[in-house]
Amino acid sequence: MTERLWPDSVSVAEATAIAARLTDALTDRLLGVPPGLEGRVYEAMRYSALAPGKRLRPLLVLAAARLFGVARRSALQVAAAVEMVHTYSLIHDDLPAMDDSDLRRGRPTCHIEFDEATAILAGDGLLTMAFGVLAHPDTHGEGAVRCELVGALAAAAGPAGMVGGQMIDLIAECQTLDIGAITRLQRMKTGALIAFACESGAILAKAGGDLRTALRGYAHDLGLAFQIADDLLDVEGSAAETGKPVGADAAAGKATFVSILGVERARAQAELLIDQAIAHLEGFEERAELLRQIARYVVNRRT
Ligand code: GRG
Repeated sequence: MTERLWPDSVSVAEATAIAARLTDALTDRLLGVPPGLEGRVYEAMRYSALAPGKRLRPLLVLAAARLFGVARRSALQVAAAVEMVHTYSLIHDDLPAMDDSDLRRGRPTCHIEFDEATAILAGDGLLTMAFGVLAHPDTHGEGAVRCELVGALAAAAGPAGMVGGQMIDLIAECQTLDIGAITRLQRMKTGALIAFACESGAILAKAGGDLRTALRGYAHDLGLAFQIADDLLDVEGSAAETGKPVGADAAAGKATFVSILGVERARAQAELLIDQAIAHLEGFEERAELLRQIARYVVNRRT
């Protein structure tokens, strides 16, 4: 990376704080509120995008980009874009037509703080703006690279990825899925965007071959482990820790990894996936130490 974001010995907590500060500063700049009446939708976008989340996806973008020596400005543009898409998904997921949730990131959800129509528009605004950020020359000097990023994010966020996973999730409220179907649903709903965050560093660096495949393998296992950890927090965590209501899956009668496997086997499965994720990183040697630590953090987190 041209300018180093953190020292090699950085901890996950320190790297997360740096990733959050830098991504939020860029997001703050990108979401400047214009003087017209449309300013309200920018206020709603800012309210959700700058609320205190974990910023896991920006952290993954920056950590993976660092492996390939990608310029800091490029990586930050992608980090901000991914977090915008993630935030849009949370705003829409919380709407009355979906999860009907009133607490997110420790605050009233967007539609409670503003109103339902504004929350829909705020999500739409963040989703579309994310692609504008990727298409901007600040993201990469080469149009072909920007185009690849746009295509990869569209695939991860669209009907073959997150949107499709969310569709299956809604159907799962009235239809019982088996473990294979739940795995597929979660890989689409949560895993695809996490995988894009990891792979974007390789796209920015125009890296192919074994290292890119290895990063994809890491992301694949990490995304599923993240979701199992989320299911565990839904039964074992508290709203004070997670900043969102807990117990929602059980209340909705939804089958999850935890409801099918039980707490102990689900935890063992998450740990196995993390071991596998870490094994994929062997070829990066010490350079991938932060990604290894992130993987361990993902299954042990309480938020
Ligand atoms: C509405 C198209 C559409 C998609 C929604 C991702 C998603 C799909 C909904 C979120 C619902 C949910 C709780 C999923 C479980 C995993 C997950 C993505 C949790 C939230 O991500 P975190 O924990 O959140 O990284 P923060 O707030 O820390 O960024």
